[in-house]
Amino acid sequence: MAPIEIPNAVIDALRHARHIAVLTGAGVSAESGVPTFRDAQTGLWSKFNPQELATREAFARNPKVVWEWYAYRRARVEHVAPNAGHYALAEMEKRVAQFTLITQNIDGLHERAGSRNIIELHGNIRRAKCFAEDVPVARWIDDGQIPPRCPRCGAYLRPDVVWFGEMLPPSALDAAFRAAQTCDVFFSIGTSGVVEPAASLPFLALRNGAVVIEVNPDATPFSASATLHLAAPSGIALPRVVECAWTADVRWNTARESG
Ligand code: BV8
Repeated sequence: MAPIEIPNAVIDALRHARHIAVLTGAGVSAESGVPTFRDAQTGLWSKFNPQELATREAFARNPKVVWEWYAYRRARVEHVAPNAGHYALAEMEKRVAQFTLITQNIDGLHERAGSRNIIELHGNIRRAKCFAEDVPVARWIDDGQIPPRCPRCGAYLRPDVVWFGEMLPPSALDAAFRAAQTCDVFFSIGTSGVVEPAASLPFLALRNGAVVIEVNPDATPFSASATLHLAAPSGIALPRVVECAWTADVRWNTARESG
């Protein structure tokens, strides 16, 4: 792949930015080996449509299947590592006064790469909560019951993620909208821009006058509006952006795992 060219105006905007906000989707984890949300599901899950499984109705109808789908995805995520794109975002956070990382992903890879100011719009697959009380549980006992039961009330546990048709955590959504409305530069990385309300954030940033950079090998409904569309994988594009804007002399150590 030819070296990615970043226009000087964009490099200047990055270097002078007080606040950089970033929205990531499943594409940022693709190079870690985590299939994107709309990639064809593999194996026994290939017959299921993720959009139908990731709903309260599906869980109520078949809690065991939905719990096992998340258990399969959770196990897969435990065995992957952040990629150079995750690490580049953690590096970018050190280079600017204010940095907000808004993620639709539930895999926890940004935190493992060292990012700090993270807004998890859609929850986290590594946490569970009570299906009846809607209250998170710190841990659960794998006593063979699938799904496991809430230690407080005995109802089913469910993944602590936001399903289709469910409201996003209000504080997370407010913080994400505030960041899009006040940042100087906004990145939209590895998202197909289909799922609302996250898909509105890049447009909000544009309306606020921010420079908006999209990183996605494919075009999306936002691409034509972006200030700059880097048609490349985030694991290649993001280190290049950080290198051009801040660290021409740094060598990337992707083996670094924080925490
Ligand atoms: C809500 C957690 C109020 C679970 C997820 C109109 C009609 C009907 C419904 C709606 C509507 N408008 C809004 C809605 C409701 C719905 C929605 O948006 N539906 C869509 C499908 C139309 N939204 C909701 O229900 C939200 N709640 O709005 O509440 C409400 C309630 C009811 C009715 C109206 C309003 C809740 C949404 C949250 C759903 N939960 N995840 C789980 O994961 O199991 S969303 C799920 O999709 C994942 O979080 C995923 O991140 C997210 C978005 O997908 P992407 O991240 O973009 O992933 P995708 O695979 O699509 O794309 C990957 C991209 O990466 C591609 O473009 C690819 O080219 C690119 N890529 C690939 N490799 C790379 C790469 N990019 C860079 N580098 C690479 N190497």
